[in-house]
Amino acid sequence: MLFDFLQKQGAPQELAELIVELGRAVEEISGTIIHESTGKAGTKNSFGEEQIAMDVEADKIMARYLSTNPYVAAYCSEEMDAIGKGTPGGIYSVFHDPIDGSSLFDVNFAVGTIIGIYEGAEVLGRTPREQVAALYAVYGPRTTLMVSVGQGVHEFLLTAEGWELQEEALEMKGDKKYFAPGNLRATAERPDYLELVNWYIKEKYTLRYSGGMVPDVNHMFKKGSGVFIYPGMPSAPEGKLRILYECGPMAYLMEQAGGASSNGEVSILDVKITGLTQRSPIYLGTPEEVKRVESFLKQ
Ligand code: P6P
Repeated sequence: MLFDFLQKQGAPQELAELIVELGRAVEEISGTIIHESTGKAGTKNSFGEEQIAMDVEADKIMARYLSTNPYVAAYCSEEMDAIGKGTPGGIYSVFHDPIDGSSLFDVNFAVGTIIGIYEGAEVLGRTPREQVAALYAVYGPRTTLMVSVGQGVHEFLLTAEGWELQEEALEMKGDKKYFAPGNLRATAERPDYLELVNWYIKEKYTLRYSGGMVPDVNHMFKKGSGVFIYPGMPSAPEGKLRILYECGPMAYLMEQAGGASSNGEVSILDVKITGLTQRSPIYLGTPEEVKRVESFLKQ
């Protein structure tokens, strides 16, 4: 189902096969999550963030699939210190966050895996607009996959028979008032952000923020409406979320669904990639909602 669908979308055979393999990795992670301990791994990632056992386990699963895939030239994750060598002559580079939201794992909130795919082995100096595909998995009551190969965004459900198409061509065309205000602590340093949050409250917006980017953005795709904000602040001007592993893939999917992305000035897709650990403020949502954030957040 997934392979045939991607081929009908015009994806090259090698890309369709790679995404099917990534679907198998997600399936394995989904099965591991149920039984994996919620304990800490006793290690830190390249961002100095404490890793939980599931971070390390999911990263190992992804590395096992990526390091042996004939189409993968290079790969890297939020948990790795350097780019991993894939297959010489491979076509694609894959960047991923194996478990996004791992700090929510022990409280049994939904978490996810985020993946961005580029052609070529080098990514520095390029932009996330050059991705050829992006996908994320949501590990919630159900495991779902949101995927785009440049022809819109489509949702698959993991069933006993494999990945089944759940919803085709999701679009950010709604006008329901949902907001996901990340990094609320920044309102203490940013009067403009405090003013924006108060505007949402006055306009009776519905709060939908779990602290997990994947379920929070997935909520917007499924409702076709809303806005997700993770701003910077004077003490952390670039915010928290990473260009390669979180912002780039999510912005690609959002814009493929007719939504918008911004770092406060330009589309996330046009931000030049300068490093593996590069972070960015990020606003995602309907074009109207993203424009509103840009108009309020001037700093
Ligand atoms: P905060 C999870 O740790 C994450 O990387 C994203 O999934 C999420 O949007 C953000 O950080 C939450 O950050 O500061 O609210 O804990």
